[in-house]
Amino acid sequence: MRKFLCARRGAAVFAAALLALAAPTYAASPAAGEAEVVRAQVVKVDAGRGKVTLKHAPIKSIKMQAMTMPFKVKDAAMLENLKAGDKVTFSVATEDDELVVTRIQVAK
Ligand SMILES: [Cu+2]
Repeated sequence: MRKFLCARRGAAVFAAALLALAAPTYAASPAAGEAEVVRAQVVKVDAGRGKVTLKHAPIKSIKMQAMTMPFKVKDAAMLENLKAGDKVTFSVATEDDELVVTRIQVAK
């Protein structure tokens, strides 16, 4: 019985190790632009239009220098808790030839 428990525990540890190995693969599989986390400061929130103006750091994956510009967000609900002046991190992706913010979060 003891041996059996040990074997099961070993299998669980092995499975966890496999998951840990697999996780970075999942994170890397979207388009490169989607994975990059960029720092920015919120300049203006336009929830009605689903847009946010960000003063952003360089975005290496799309070779964009630091600047202030408006972005469309994937879902206007993403803007609910944001206000001008907030420091954030965000990620962008290209959808239908348009840059779209796929995630944005107040920086801690
Ligand atoms: Cu820009």
